[in-house]
Amino acid sequence: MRTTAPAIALLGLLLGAAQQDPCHPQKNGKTVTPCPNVWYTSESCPCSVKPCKDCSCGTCGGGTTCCCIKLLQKGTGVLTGVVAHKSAAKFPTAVFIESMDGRDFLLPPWTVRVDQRNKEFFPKVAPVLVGSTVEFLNSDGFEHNVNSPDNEKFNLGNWGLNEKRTYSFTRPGVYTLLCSLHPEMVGYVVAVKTPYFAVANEKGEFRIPNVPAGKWKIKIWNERLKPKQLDAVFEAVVEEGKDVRLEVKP
Ligand SMILES: [Cu+2]
Repeated sequence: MRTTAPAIALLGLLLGAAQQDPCHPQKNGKTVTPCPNVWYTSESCPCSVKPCKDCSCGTCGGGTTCCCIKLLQKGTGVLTGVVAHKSAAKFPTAVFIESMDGRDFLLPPWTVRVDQRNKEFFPKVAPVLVGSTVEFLNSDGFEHNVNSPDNEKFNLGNWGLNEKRTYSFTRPGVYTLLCSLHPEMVGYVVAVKTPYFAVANEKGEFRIPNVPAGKWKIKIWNERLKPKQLDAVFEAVVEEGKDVRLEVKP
């Protein structure tokens, strides 16, 4: 895959700091606490891991994702803000830069995982970079299924406790995740053309670090927003080394 200088720099940082899944570094075969001075974005961190100090990178089901990038890459800034819509309190809202023409991005070096536990998809909303392979894990003591009626549609079949199956999301768009065995289960994968995304917390706050400086178009998605609100585009001007705050009012 072709890539950009910032993406290479980020990969270099990741590889330099930890030659493995950055959220679960290992030493002598044991998982150790990630370096407190280097935080990473990852939607794949388990909710059982406590969030880093100052971390406000999003929610993961009922908990909080454990990591966010603290180190700012050269030529980038931080996009923060709030989704000012009442639906954000109840429905996890994905916030993302829709596209960056002419740029390709490296896939993250960690596994993006969506868990099925207590008959819920976890996280309920999982934004991923287009091309990412998502690992669907079953953490319940009974079978689950994963299928999606959206876009190209897929059905991964049924599987049991601690087993996993994967699916690669090669097109941008929102995929509803369903389980044919438990009609009440619903989750979403939002496949985005850039790696600059977050899931807002219940206050609607989001934080997207290491966004290249520039003028970008932001979109949001949650299951309750209407088509017109989902089509709304919000512009953000990101400056190097700065935090930009955006109020997203769909
Ligand atoms: Cu199920």
